[in-house]
Amino acid sequence: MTDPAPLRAADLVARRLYEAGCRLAFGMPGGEVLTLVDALERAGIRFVLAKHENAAGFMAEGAWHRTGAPGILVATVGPGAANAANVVANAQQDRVPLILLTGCVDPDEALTYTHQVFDHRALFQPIAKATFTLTAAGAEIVTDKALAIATGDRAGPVVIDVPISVADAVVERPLRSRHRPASPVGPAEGEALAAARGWLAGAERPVMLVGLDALAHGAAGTVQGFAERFGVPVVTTYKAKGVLPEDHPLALGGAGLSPLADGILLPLLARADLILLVGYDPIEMRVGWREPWNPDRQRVVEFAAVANTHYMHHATLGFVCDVGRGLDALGRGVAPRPATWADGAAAAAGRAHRDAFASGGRWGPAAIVEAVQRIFPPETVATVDSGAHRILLSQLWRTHAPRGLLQSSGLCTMGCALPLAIGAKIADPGRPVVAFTGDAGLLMGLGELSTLAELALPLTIVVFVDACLSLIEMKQRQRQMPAAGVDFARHDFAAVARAFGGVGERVTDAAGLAAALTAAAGRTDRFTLIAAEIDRQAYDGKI
Ligand SMILES: Cc1ncc(C[n+]2csc(CCOP(=O)(O)OP(=O)(O)O)c2C)c(N)n1
Repeated sequence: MTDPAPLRAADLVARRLYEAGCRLAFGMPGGEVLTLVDALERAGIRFVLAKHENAAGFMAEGAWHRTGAPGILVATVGPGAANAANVVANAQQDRVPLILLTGCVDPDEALTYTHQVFDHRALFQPIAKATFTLTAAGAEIVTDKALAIATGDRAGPVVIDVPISVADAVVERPLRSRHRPASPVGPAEGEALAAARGWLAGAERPVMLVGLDALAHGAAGTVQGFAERFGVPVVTTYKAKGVLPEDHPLALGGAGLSPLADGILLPLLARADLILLVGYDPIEMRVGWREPWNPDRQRVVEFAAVANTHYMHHATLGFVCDVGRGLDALGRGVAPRPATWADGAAAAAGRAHRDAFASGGRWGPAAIVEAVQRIFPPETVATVDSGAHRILLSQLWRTHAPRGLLQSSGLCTMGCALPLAIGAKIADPGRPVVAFTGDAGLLMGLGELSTLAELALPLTIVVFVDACLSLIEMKQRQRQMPAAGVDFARHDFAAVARAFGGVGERVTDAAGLAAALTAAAGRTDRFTLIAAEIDRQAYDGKI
């Protein structure tokens, strides 16, 4: 019998990631991460080649949403690490547990060698939850700590910089470690909770505002049960859409970036006599959501994963706890009260919100979103890029389950929809996936069409083609500025898709779109890109 291969520090990293549930890593290799890539593959973690580190990071996020295992991004020294900066910032703002493994030159080498060398940890320090430099003996502990930090509240990115010689170092006696997550914590019994229960018992116009922490704490079922028991209508942030299925009578829709939606939902919140903030993280919200209620005059009870240091809003009573347990504790001993809002204002707001974004049968971005929703099944995972189309879609798209709509809503970065969709589809191949993107957003990461083709992933991309940075063009016009730097060419994206080996369709009306979508939904061997032509300024008055 031959001796087993000696264990390298990189193997310990990879094994620990495997034990944490990771089966996929995404990235672009360079000479400095070859041992890491080898170790990942040997450990049973498939390395998927993307065409840009930013996209690879979003693929890792897409996979995390479907599997629950932290995302892994691999980037090589220098340019590889620098290319990852945007998706690391996104992981921090969007609360994504992302482990970035970067290769680096050994410290002694870097004393006299400068090519591609800069301080990776200094680059990532302000945008990551933590940064480490791997050591050989501490490989397991560093990886374990990175996992614990990345997945702990609120989740975020952790960088492990791996010197080349450390990755290869043979490890004789690893320092063993095992992170075991602590049990979720509920709010303590006491005066504050008793007061909150009294407020709930007497509330006639309650509203729940549900956000990212509810998603992170898996509180969807609790939210629905609580809402039904106490008749509490639910507004969610964009990322929390689907925590309550959006065809539920108590679902008032999503809020975040749309002035049109704010005009309907903020007045309702102003009239509420009890506002329950359930894992509401205002990192997703626009300025209109700064101090949107008055905790001196309104009763506001907050359950959040971490203490409020953002000061975007304040609550009358705040509990730092597992948000599902918080809601459970609040309802304990309080008599059910399913009928609230006697004047019907909450239901009316829900209807107004629904009608405000509907297409009315006219061709344009709303009609396109409605057609996809009609033709694709409810279990479809949708992803959406940044821009005017996203604001419209996030209001209009009915999300039936948590993580049914993926996007960048903290950082709001362009170029995320396609790679998020790729990651989700690789991790959950049986599920239909549709990526919605603006034309500029697609151009930012066009190279990933090649990744899609290479992986033969049958997902559908819907591109809103208007040859314009519509969201920015609107803002420019609102400030009475002439158009500058917002227009570009109307490209033939269907032809581009075909060049990459996918099916490309250009559509200009509802019938053409329906036919293209129906064919796309049944396709199993390759991707479909539908270039939906819309007018410039098609979003005016619609978001
Ligand atoms: C990486 C990045 N750069 C710039 C922006 C600013 N930005 C937000 S939306 C937008 C326009 C996007 O255009 P497009 O993809 O065509 O979508 P549309 O607004 O037309 O729906 C820009 C430039 C951003 N959010 N992210």
